[in-house]
Amino acid sequence: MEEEKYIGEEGQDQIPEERMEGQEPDLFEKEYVISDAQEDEGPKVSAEEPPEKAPKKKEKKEKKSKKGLIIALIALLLAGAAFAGWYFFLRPHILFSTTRPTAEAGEVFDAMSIVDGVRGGDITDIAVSGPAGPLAKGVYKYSYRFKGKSTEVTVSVRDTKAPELSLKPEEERGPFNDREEVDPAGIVDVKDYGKVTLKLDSQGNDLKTPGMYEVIVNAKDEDGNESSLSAVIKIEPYDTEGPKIEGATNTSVILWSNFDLMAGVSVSDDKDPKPSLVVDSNGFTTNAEGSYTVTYTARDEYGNVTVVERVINVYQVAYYTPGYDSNVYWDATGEWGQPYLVAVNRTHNTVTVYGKDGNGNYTVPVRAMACSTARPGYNTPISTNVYGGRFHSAWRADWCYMVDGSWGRYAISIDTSLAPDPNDTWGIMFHSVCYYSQSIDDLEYEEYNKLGGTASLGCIRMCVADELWLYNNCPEGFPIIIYDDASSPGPLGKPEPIRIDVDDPRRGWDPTDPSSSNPW
Ligand SMILES: [Ca+2]
Ligand SMILES: [Ca+2]
Repeated sequence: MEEEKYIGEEGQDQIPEERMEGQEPDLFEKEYVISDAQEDEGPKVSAEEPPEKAPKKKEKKEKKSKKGLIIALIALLLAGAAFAGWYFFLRPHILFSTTRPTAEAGEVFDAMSIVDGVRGGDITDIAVSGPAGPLAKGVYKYSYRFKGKSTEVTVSVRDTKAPELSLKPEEERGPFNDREEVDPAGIVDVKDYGKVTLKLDSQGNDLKTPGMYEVIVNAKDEDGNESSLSAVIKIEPYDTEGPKIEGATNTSVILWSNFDLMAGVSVSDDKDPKPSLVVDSNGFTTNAEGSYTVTYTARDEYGNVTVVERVINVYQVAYYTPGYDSNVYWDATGEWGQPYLVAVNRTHNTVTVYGKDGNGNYTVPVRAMACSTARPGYNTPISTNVYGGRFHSAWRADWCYMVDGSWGRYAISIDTSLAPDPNDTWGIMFHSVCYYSQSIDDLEYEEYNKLGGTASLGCIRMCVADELWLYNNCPEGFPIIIYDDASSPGPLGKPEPIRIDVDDPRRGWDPTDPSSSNPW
């Protein structure tokens, strides 16, 4: 009881606050009070007015308030109707076909499409603001301004359209094979606002067997919109290409030499990482001269076969000895497209050119020339110790700048890359005796007078006429033998080199130079 709070003065009727705050107290409760003192004597009612009189008063009051209420209600209704009339028919406003429009994702929302008309003005008076262009999924607000008042409309943009499927042209479909899963994206082109999942319905076909099959592509977008399209697809064998055999080219092999038919031959395949390769030697042997046809057969795991035939010519080397007492000899076998072999005898500083005999071998000496090979301390590499015993010529130049600052004419480089000593693999050349400058009247005449003896840093020098002969008669790649033979300069001997009188004013000219300006 202590906690219960009362308002009003002491001694007055105290009414609990909660009751005062509540609704009008109940009439009966207010008017009938139960006295504590009379409680013992049993319930006794002390009334100011007779109890039966009270309801009558209440009825009267109720009737009065009901009447007022009805009048107020009618007034309210009339006011409401008037307001509604104004609101709906007289007030300037926009008439929308819907106030909860929706739009398709990825498309442009035409804001005026939901405007049915206007009251109190012209439809062109509406100014709309809101996002333009294709809309992504989501909710967007558009504001319609008309007669100074703005109305906002919320547009819900959703993806409700099923993916649009179109069949790819037949030549662009796939390709599909009997090994790999068929990708439905290779069958149809898809158009949709969002991400589309494609699934292939094989229609019960076994797509692991080559053939033509009718299938169905089912498409579903992220919002569950579905579509499908049937298509005919072609399943091809996974691998139709045979392996590739490389290195099995036609070749010539010297009699009695060792020759491995698989050396340098390789096989590869587009699909099979390990295709097989077998060789049928067809009786090939290096023990007998002749032309052999060897067959290489490669097979991939899908059964594709490639066959390569290789012609191997086993031949007897046409050995050649440059002099009666010579203890050197070389393979004189002719090379295709090369009419001459050029042999350099270092010991005698003599160059001999050989033409071909009736068998096509270089056994016919046609020209001998005096030269200068490397002076002591330098080296002109010999070829007779390299595989095959030959070098070959490479690039050439009318003038070539030398390491010592001089100029050589009609330079023909020699490919010595096969020389066993790495010191011998740098470039040496055939070239003229050098000139002090790039001028044909500026000859190093003292060097010229060394022709027939050693002089160079490794190159092979000759007079201009001889260099020019090589230049004009030996095509690029001509074979070159560099050898030592003290017993003989060569089958044609050694020509006597020309000497220049160092006091002669013409000394700057090579006497063999065919130039019309040559004073010799
Ligand atoms: Ca869609
Ligand atoms: Ca293959």
